[in-house]
Amino acid sequence: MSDLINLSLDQAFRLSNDVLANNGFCAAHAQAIARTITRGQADECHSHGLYRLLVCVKSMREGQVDPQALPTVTERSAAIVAADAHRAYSLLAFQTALPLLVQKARQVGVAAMVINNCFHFSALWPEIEAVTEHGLAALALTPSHSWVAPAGGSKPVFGTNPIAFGWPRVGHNPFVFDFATSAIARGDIELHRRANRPLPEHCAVDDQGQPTTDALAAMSGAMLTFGGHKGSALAAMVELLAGALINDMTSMESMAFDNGVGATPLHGELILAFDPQLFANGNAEEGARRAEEMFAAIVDQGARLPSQRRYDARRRSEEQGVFIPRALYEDILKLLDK
Ligand code: NDP
Ligand code: PYC
Repeated sequence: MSDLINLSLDQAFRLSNDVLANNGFCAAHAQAIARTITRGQADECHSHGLYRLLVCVKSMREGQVDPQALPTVTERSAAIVAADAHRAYSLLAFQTALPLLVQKARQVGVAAMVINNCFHFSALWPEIEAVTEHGLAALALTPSHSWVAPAGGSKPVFGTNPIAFGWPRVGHNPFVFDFATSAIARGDIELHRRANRPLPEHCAVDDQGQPTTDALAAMSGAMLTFGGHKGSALAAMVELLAGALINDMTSMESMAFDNGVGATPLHGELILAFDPQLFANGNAEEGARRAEEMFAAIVDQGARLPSQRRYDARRRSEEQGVFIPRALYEDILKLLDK
């Protein structure tokens, strides 16, 4: 018997949607979440694919996440659109506020979407791609739970705090990068624990501050930032811009709110959109040409652009469907029983 289960993208979406609907999520939330989870799996981002159904449902069953609350979108200023998720997951809030973000970026040149009061579990690249589809450049940031120690310390302060950026390209997939500012994402540590695999070196310390490659010891100790003090400063920036600035929780506050439940983090998200035409005074084509020269200088020497692995995986998944561990599939099926 194979240890992997093969699902078409349609089956993966329907499984996700059914699990969420059976657990009380309204149709709008179930579809928004199922779409993003299916996209994560299709792009072989395993830590933010179908595995996330386990965390999504647990967080709802623990009474933390509201599975029905609809977001409220308001225009805060000429350049800021605000979406209050009312303690539901973030994805529907993003989807609802996106048209206004695009409109404002085109009018003002740069616009911000502030999402508040959202439980947040997802990769940021689907949102970045949704903005670049409109010909805009994009930047997104969000905190999480305080699992990560600052450089030079061993006590958690920061979340895994992803930063994602996208640049639209004519005739190509957008240039997108999306990474945690921790050396490894928390979701990846959980997948290492499920597979009983050691972590890479230099990702975490145990609760005595000693280096560890044991996933459980890392989870009760502290994760480390990537790039030492540089990742640490970026993680702090995410706390400030996507926490303090937007009047929402930092990762330490999100962890305190969680109070040991182990649910998805509750906080905010900041998404910025830039209109190349307004920034280049109507000559975005010239900027696009320079960008393409730079991309060519990267790939012409055999290096790859970020997201190339994802785009290749997406093409494969469209043809062959996705493959997930049998144990994960069985755990997901159990979620269909209430
Ligand atoms: P990875 O380290 O897997 O990848 C980081 C980025 O670097 C990707 O854009 C990746 O592209 C690119 N990349 C990797 N290798 C190369 C290479 N050799 N050359 C060029 N580019 C490369 O990401 P993380 O594990 O740090 O994060 C995974 C996901 O977790 C992200 O999507 C993030 O948003 C999500 N996350 C979400 C959190 C939340 O609070 N919501 C918290 C933390 C993480 P490619 O994908 O093509 O390999
Ligand atoms: O993988 O670090 C992570 C993460 C945190 C919240 C959602 N994903």
